[in-house]
Formats: sequence, C-alpha cells, structure tokens
Amino acid sequence: MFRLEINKDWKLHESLLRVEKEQWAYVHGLKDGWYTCSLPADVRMPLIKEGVIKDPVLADYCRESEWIEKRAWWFERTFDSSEVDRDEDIIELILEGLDSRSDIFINGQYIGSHYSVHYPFVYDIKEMIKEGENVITVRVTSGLETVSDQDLSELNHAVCLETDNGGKYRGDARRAFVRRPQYTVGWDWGPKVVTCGITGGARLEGHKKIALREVCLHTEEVGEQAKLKLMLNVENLGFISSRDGAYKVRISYENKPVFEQTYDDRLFTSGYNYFEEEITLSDPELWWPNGYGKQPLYEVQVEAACEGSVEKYPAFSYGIRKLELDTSVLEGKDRKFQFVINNKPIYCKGGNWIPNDFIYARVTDEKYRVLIDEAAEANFNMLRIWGGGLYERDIFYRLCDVKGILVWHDFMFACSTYPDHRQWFREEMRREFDYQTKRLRSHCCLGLFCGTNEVHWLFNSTDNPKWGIEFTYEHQYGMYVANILSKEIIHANCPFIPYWNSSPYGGELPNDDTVGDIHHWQQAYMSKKMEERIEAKDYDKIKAKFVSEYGYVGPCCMETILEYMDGQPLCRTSEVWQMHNNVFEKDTVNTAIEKNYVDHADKLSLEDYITYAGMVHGMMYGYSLEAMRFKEQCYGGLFWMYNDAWGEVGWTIIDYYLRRKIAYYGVKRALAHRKFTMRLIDGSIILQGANDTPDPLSVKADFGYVSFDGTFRETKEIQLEVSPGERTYLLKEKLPDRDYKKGTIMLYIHDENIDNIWLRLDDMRNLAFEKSPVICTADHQEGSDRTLTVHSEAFAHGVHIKGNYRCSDNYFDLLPGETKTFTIKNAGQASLELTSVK
Ligand code: BMA
Repeated sequence: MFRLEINKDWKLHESLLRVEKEQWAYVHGLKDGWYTCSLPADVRMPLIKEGVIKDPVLADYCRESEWIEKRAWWFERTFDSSEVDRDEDIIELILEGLDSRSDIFINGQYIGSHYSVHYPFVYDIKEMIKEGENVITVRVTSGLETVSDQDLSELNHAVCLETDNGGKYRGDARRAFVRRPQYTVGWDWGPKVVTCGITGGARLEGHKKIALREVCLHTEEVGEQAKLKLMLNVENLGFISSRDGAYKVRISYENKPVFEQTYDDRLFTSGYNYFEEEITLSDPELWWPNGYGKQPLYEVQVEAACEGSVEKYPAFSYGIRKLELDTSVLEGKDRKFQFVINNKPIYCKGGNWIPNDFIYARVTDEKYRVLIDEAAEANFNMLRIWGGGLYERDIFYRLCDVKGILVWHDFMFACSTYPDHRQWFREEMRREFDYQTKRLRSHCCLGLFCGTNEVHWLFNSTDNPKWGIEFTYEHQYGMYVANILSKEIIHANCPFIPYWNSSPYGGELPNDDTVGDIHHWQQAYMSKKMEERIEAKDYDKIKAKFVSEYGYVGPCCMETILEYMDGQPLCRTSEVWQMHNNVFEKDTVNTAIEKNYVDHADKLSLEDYITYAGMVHGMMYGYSLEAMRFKEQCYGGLFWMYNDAWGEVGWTIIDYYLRRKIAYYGVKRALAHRKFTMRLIDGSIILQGANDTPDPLSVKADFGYVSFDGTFRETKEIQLEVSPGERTYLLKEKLPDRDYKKGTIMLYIHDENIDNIWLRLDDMRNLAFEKSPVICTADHQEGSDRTLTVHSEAFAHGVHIKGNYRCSDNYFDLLPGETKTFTIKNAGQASLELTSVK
C-alpha cells in the first residue's frame, strides 16, 4: 500500500459560473491568471495573499468579496506516474472537504461530481493514470447557485435568516439545500463569507489484494479487567476469488505492549469482510473527563496481510472508558439526563464550539491546541460542536481525548428545515452519517451524537406557528434524517454512542424542561424585556436537566478590537463597529453596565467600557454556571459560546485572536473542580460543595457575616466534606438580620487552592463599599512566569493585573483580610499594574 499526500503545489483559476465542466480544455489551456496555493485552500486565501481582496474578518471588508460565490473556481495539480506504485490493484484519489459543489477530472476526463463538504470524494483512478505527467482538476462552486425559489417553496421558505434579527447583509435561505457549513452565509456572530475551495487535504492511496477499510474499538465493560470490542473490515479487492489472510492487533501503553495477537487463517471473500474480536485487558488505566481523573491513552496498531500484501491502519490512541446516558425517571414526567462514565455519574460543564474562522480552511493546528488547552484550563469537561458548522478535523478530537473533554456532537443541521423528502438528500445524508460516525466512533471523547441544532424546536407549529409547517410522514422537513435515518446509521455503526434527536429535545415540546436538554434563551438573553436579559439571579429559576445553550455578550480586549477594526475609527455607534457587534447585542451591554456599575455607559472611554462590560460578562457567566451546577437535578450546563470565528462584541470567552476575555476567569472559577456556592432560598442560606475530583474534599472554613470594610466579623469555623465526584448541600441556615448593603455572608476556605466565596444579594453598584487598596506582598519570578501574592484589608472587587497576560486567575474579588496567590505567564520582568474595579 502507499499513501501520497498531494497538498502542495496546486494552482487556481477563476471563471464565470457558466463555464461548466464541458469547458475543461478551455480553462486548462489558460496561460495567465493562475494563483498558487496549498491545501487546505479556501479560494479567498490566495486572493488575500495576492492583494486581490482584503481579509473579510477585518473591518467591513467581508462585503467586497461577496462576488466570490458568483464564480467557478478551478483547482489543478499535476503528479508524475513515477510517484505512485502502479502495481497496486487500485489507486484512489481522496479529496477531503470539497466546499461545496464540485466536478472532478483526471487528465481532462470527468470522473464525477460531489455535493457535500461533509464527507470526502473517493475514486479509483488507476486505469486513468498515464506514463509521465498526470493532471487532477477540480471545479468548485459554492453550490448555492443551484438552488431555486421553486426548491425553497418546498420548505415553505422556512429557513432562519439573520436579516430577520437585524443582521444586515447576512443570511441566505438556499443553504438548506447545500451540504456546506451553514454559518458561512452569516450568523448573529459573524458576517456572510460564503466559503469555497478544497478545504481539506488531498491524497492518493494504493492498495493491493486487500484494503483495511475500518477499524473500530470500544469499551464494553470496565473493572479489574476491561472488555473491549474490536471490529474491522477488510476488503478483498478480488472480484471473484476468495483469499486467505490474517490480521494482527497490538495495543501498548506508555510504549509497553499490553496486548498482541495475530489472528491467522482468516478467509477473505470478495468485497467486505467484517470481523469482531473480544479483547480483555487486566488492570486497565481508565480514561476520565477532565477533573474526574486522568486521561491515559493506549496506542493501537492494526494491520492485515494477504498473499504478501500488508495493509497498515494508521495507528491511533485510545482511552478506555465506558459511557452511558442515563435518562431514567426522576419523578412524574421528569427524567435524568446524565452522562455516566465508568459507572460514575458526572456533571458536564463547558461551552459551545463553532468553527474557528470564517475562512475555516486556514485554521492552524496550533489554534486548535491553544483552544483545547484553554478549555481544559477553564475546567471544561464538555464542548458541544454546534450543528451549523463542521465536523471538525481529526486534531480536534485527538486533543479532546488528551485533555478529557467530552464532545456533544451535533450533526450538521442548524436553524432551518431541510429537504429530506427528496431522495437525493436522503442519499447524501446516509453517506455523510456513515462516513462521520465511522471516522469518530473510536474516540473516547465522543459523548453523544445529536440530530440537529434547534430544528425540532424552531419549526414545530406549536412553538412557532409563523412558519406554517405541518409535518407529514412523507414530508418531514428535516425530522426524517434526525429521527430515523441517523438512528439507523448509528445503530449499524456505533450503537454504543448515545444519540439525541436534536438540541434542544425531550418532553412534550422540544424545549421542555422535564426531559432532555434545553436552550435557555427566552426567559434570559433573548427575552423581549431588557430586565430579563441582564438579571443574573433569574438563572436560579432553571428547572432543566441539562442546559446545552444560553449566553451573554461581552467585548474583546483593546488589542483585539484594534486588530479587527483595522484602523477604522473606534466609535461605538459607527457602522463598522456595529458590524462587529453581535446582532443580539441590542444595547444590552450598556444597559447592564448601568445596572451594575455606572451611569451613562455610552459615554465611557473604550477602556472603561471594556472593563465594566467584561466584569458584567464574567459575572453573568459565573453566576449562571454556578446556578445550574447548584441544582441537584441539573446534570450539565454549556454556555453559548466558547470560541469565535471573527472578532466582535459577542458570546465568547476567548476571542478570534486567542486572547482571553475578562469573562474567561469568571467561567474558570465557576467551573473549578472543587467549588463552593452559596444561594439564598426562601430566607435561608444554602451552601453547596461540588467535588469533581477522584479524591475526597475535606476542608475547614470560616463562615458568617462580614462587613465589606472588614471591621465587623461574625464568623464561625465549620468543617466541609464532599465525597469524590459528588455535589452536596452542606449547610442550611436562616439569613441573619444584618445590613446587607454594608456586608454579606462570606466563606473563607482554609485551603488556598479553593476560592473563597460571598453571598451576592444585590447588584454591585448597590453595595456600599469603598475602593480598597490592594497590596502586593510577594512577587517571585520563575523562568519567565511570575507569582504574586496580594492582600486587601477590605473587600476589593475585580482585582486584576492590567494587560493581556495569561493568569491563573484575574479579575477576582478579595474578601476583607484575604491573601491570595496567583501566577502570571510570561510576565518576565515587566512592571505589572495591580488594580481593582471597585
Ligand atoms: C442559538 C444557536 C445559534 C445562535 C445562538 C445565538 O440558537 O444555536 O444558532 O448563534 O443561539 O443566537
């Protein structure tokens, strides 16, 4: 076998859309006007490089390259016959990520068309390879040009458009018919940048006698022994003869083999041969979600041999863990929605993931690395891949395996009906689901496949009569793929991975809080009433079993704003600023600043706006994430959204340029693996402890009323115990009658690795405390990192080091008399400015 990457040395030419596949010779013969590129390549990448267009994620430049979707794009590359082994039985051309509608040619001969970015084009070109130079050509268009009004009328035009929410120049209903990343027509969090290109890798692969098509490993039981099931599919490339062969499996851990076996004398009949083997490993090292334990990964190598030909499957790492979704009855109609790993119920915490760029083909491996590291550092154990983007690249899942981040994986449908009454669409979906489930099923990070984003919720006539959709069995508007087809494929390919029809889904109506997950928008950020959008305490009312979406917006740091505004005036009412302001922002940031901090937020300097808005953003996320985790019958909370595809005032805690927003720290504290939370319920203080670690939590603390100036203290020492992996209510006490403007209930924990907390009973600006001096009592440098110890006699709010440092904590509160130590990465010998917000 051989595998030849052909990602370098491509060239690219544009043509009018009407230059179709019949005109291959004309385009091929063009002497001038070719760009050069490497794969993955969105056509915008060489155009930006050559100065033909400006980068669409900056300022308002997205508008000037809208013409790209009105052209056809021709990619060409040559290879020499000497680069491939022509003795192989088949030589497959594999093109990953064709975005979106493509015609493919070898040496001018048309070999097929492809209609989806979500699975690769594969074709055996052996017979077409000639001696010497060969040429591969791919004509790509956005695919949108093929969709007519007549098509859309079959869906009652029921496709969400961002223009309906006030998003200027965004949205395109034709997306429902094209298997392309849905967000690229513009979303609330970014512009219309219709992508186009070969946005994945390309390669040639040769196989002789056999091809090892599939290897799948999963954990059936864990305990003193782990029972694994291995499945492989060996294709015998002979059409009429059976063959004898063998395969070999080797599993190692930390470079030591723990299992090795050769399975001889296998009979390979023509075509596919499925084999299943039980593998038992003693004393397995189990994989756990971040916090709950370690993430040991075994190395798996599988090869098959037949009549002198050896086929090696790419080696992969594997985490041993058993995963289940518990939906058992709680009481009445209420059911759990809890992930159970290695027989231990866990609480899911994290955020929603979208593609990392409006030109996703240019996202680097390093970007994935930083984002997954930062998610793990913020104590995430789950990311939800949202259905309006992409099935991510392999590196994403590998990093989630390594860092212990479970993946809730939507299939790629979002906020639209879909034409699944059409046969071609069902066929496309069958291929897409089949490919993606097989590709991803052996990853230990994979927690759940989910049918769609919001399709059940948005288009049913009870929740949203405005679309006028009546589902019938023959015409299901997207329900067929999510309710039937996907389940059929999962049952065949990976019945061990839980499946959920949609997000949100469960109960009588999809966003019902009795069963399954909810998207908590209506009574929160998307409320028509401004008070409801900005009131943190409302999150205490949540009754849902799992919140997979809700959100709040905040700005990026100054460096990022300067970068994406690209020299445009920094005026917050300008058109360019507004373009980088989330469509749903709708003056919420200013109003919330005024509720929490100061009047006339619109008049604030940009620096103060960033600080106050960031503090509110962090408080809203921190408080809401705590609120969900505080509820005994809530089993997960994921905020919308973790990462960005361009720079804007928006939902995320890490911006497009990978800089942390202020809210990053609020989220990190709320999701700490060992964490205490206090709430006032019916006049009583309730204290909860959460311990998402494998070790018991046992700690002493001082608890009671303390005045903000630190002069009055009425605390007692208490002992707090939380078992491994548990959330427990530790104390219930009537709120004493004290002045809660001048002080509050505080909890000083006698362990510097666990945050102190205070009971928040009012908005910050209604609490009566003066800005207190924060002093730095120690400052150590180790390598380029610094460790600071800070102290305040009185309550200090939003204590922070200015600048864009990665700190172990920042923008935190200090209780009166508290001393806290934190680290600052790469601060070197810089002079650090320590200050507080209030
Ligand atoms: C949800 C998501 C996204 C959207 C977000 C914020 O509905 O599924 O479609 O970006 O809300 O509006």
